[in-house]
Amino acid sequence: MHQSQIHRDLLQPCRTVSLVLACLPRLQCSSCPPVMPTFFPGDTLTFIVLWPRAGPVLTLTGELQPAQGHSRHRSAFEYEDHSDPSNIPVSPHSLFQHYCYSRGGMRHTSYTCICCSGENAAVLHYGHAGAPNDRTIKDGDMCLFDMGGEYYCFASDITCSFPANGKFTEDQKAIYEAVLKSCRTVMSTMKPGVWWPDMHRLADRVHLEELTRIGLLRGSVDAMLQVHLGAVFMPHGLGHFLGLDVHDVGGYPEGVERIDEPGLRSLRTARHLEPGMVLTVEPGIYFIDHLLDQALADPAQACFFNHEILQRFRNFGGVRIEEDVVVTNSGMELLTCVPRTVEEIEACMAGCDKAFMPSSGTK
Ligand SMILES: [Mn+2]
Repeated sequence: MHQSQIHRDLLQPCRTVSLVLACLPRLQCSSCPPVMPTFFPGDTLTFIVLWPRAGPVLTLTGELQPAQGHSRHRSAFEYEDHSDPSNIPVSPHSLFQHYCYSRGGMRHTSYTCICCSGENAAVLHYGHAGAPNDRTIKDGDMCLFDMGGEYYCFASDITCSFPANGKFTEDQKAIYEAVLKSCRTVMSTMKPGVWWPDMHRLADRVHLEELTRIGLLRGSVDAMLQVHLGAVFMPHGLGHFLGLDVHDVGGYPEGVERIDEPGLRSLRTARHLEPGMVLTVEPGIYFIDHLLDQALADPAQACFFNHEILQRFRNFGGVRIEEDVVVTNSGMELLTCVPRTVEEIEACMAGCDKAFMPSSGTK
């Protein structure tokens, strides 16, 4: 049997959920290996599912380039109008995997894709077999996609948070910009000699300051830090080593102790930064019901909350921004290149191909 016939037969069952041909030009570019035309001519392309759902369709694109021994990830969001409002819960996970392989030559992702939307964004490792990224994305949801391709055995680990419909609400923007601020504050403070737990505390401080500015918290941020309020909103560690494994080894060599405090105990390293270390910087603010309930039941923490405003955020989910960086002699270099500001994300999702400038991040 001819190879293309085999593919046609294999793909036949998928055709009912696919409406992809319109996006074919976008999947082809000068850096695209000549695999697709060979294996998926014409009508058999229909299995590249374009994630039909209510409202416009979001597609992910990206490109990996080797740079200085590290994997440098370039990616962008593209936005496609889709007139069919059918709610078929097809996972963007599959689209990303296809993209990594066809455009980046990567057979594998570094870990199971985490594709959260709505309240699921508060589930830190959503996407496992028991929750296989199959929630239908709704208009008005925030999405949190934590996905990374593996290139020549090196892992990447990148999280983008964005509104499903392409436009941030005021509340979504406020939380997103709080996380972006902590991410950028940490990156601009990183340099050799800096103690990683101090960066975690710095991110906590920025989050609490911003949540106070929003009105969700009130009182002294120093007092909030004393009772570990930061860990209610960011219960995971700020970031981890990245290399051959996505959570690379060497975080706690002999003589480096884990800090037994909320949030900090989840750090995968408590080392001082050194040139050449590759880490993720991945602050997040999440509204996790059981952590909020626990905080409200503890008078030492409950006193800081504005209950009325907190109620507004109860089903918000969460926002995480995850960058990959390498520590240099004087600071750090940013390896990720994705739209990050509210303006960049909204412009990208409105179809502007070059809506953001890669930030060198070099110091
Ligand atoms: Mn990570």
